[in-house]
Amino acid sequence: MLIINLIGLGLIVLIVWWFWLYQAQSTQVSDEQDNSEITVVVEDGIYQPAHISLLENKALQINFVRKDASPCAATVLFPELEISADLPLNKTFAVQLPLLKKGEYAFHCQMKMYSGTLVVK
Ligand SMILES: [Cu+2]
Repeated sequence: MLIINLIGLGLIVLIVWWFWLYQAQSTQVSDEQDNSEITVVVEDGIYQPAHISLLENKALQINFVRKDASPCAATVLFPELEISADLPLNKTFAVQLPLLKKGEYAFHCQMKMYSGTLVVK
């Protein structure tokens, strides 16, 4: 009985830990001010990193690597930029962003399960 309780407790700790990790990943920020390209992995329901900051009027290429086979992950949209891309599975797909003005620009999959933000400073 004690052992079962301990296993239960262990599972609870694992679940809490997993969610905490998951949250930490979903808010991961990439500061790409000095680079002209960045890799974003599409896996487990999140873009990694999901938040990308860059400087105004600086060209940035985002290399999407989609590891999630579900159709949900297949399309990435940048609505304000009128960019829509179909991501091949387990391959790198480059999306070249136009020069951007200061502000925040969302990017997400068609149903917004995957979502991220570009922050232009
Ligand atoms: Cu989706």
